[in-house]
Amino acid sequence: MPWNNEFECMPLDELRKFQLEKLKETVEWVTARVPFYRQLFQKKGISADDIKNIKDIVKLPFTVKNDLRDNYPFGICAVPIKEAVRIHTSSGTTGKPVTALYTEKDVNDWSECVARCLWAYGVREHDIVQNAYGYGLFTGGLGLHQGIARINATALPISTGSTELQVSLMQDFKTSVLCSTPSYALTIAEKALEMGIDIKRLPLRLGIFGAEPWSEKIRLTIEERMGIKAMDIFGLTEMGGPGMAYECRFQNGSHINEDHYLAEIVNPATLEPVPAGEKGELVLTSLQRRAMPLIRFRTKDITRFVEEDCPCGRTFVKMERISGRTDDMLIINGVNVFPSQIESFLLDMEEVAPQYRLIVRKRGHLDKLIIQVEANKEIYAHNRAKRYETESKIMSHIKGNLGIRVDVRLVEPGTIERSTGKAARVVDERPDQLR
Ligand code: DLL
Repeated sequence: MPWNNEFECMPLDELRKFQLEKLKETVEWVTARVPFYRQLFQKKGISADDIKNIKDIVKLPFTVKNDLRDNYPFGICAVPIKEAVRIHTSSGTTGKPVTALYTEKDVNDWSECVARCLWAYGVREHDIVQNAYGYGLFTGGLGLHQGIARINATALPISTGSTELQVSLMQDFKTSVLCSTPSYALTIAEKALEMGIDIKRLPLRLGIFGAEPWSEKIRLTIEERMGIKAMDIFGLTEMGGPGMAYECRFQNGSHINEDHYLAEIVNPATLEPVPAGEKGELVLTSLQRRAMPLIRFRTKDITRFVEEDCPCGRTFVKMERISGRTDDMLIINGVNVFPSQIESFLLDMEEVAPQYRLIVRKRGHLDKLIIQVEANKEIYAHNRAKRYETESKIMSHIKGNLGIRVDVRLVEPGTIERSTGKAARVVDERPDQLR
């Protein structure tokens, strides 16, 4: 049974009616309170009265990250600051951070959304949940924390870092659920091994991972190394934080909390909706947020809707796991390359560990992609010839499949910097790419 049967299993016609009502309310709310949207709607000659059907959302303008930056810090805010009870920001890897504001109701709704996720993963009152997402401005720590409190489980608010302590508390407190980025979960698993502790023998049974792209192969690696079930959680600061979408036990995509978020998938080039079931950019409209509602926010995340009913009974649409971002794509001498394509090959190879870094440099007029990847212990202990053979294997596979020539450097196990939050696997050193 879902956490909130009424909404999570709402008949579709009722759900669409509910969304329509909330969409109109949101458009009215921002028209009255946010000059940025008022002007945008005026320019398009559109108002809440033009929204007669949920599909009319396409008449509304998009919001992009730069709109938030241009209006930094509170320009898109729809309530006086005194009505806001919380401010979070995104990590701001490019320029100014993005601000997210919340009224008390917003925080409450957010906790409800996270509670639905945790419940769907099977977290219950008796669980001890070690929350290794960063607490603070990042939405992960407090976001998950509120959900844990909402379902009355026991929170261990350790935040990120102190990896040795993560392992010892996991052992001492008999943690049953771990929340972290998938890359940090791998770091924790590795540290446990170093400390001579076998996580598989601990009571840990479930991991709640998100905040960065992770492939099915990473999921299997984590599950295997920790002896747990790994579940996906999705969200973004602009929409409040984690808890926008969650897997159920069927793990065939993530249900979107559709009473709170209206999701579309558009072709990022034409901005037209993609045909049913096709991949494109996820666009989100918040339906109930008060402090900072956003209309048709372009997430840059690439996914597709799963076009089938879910046996779990939830009627919320599912999206496939995020396969990358439109701004992830590297252009190497004119060839488009997604880091996930390289990752997927590396993870298939027994000779290397799932720790790698992609470095892009300019050599003369040409781009050069260097793949640094950790050898596994046996390969590294071998003679140079064996390492060379592995490097050549990676090079020729990538040449054959992606059509680009790369440098591959097998490095010593343990030498690539470990992540405690979102992994930074791409270092683009080309002068026009430096951030
Ligand atoms: O990462 C919120 C979050 C915290 C999500 C904890 C899940 C768990 P931002 O820092 O604003 O917010 O980053 C949002 O991270 O647009 C995606 O590109 C990526 N992302 C988040 N969750 C997933 C996921 C938080 N499950 C950006 N799979 C998003 C793939 C994800 N990518």
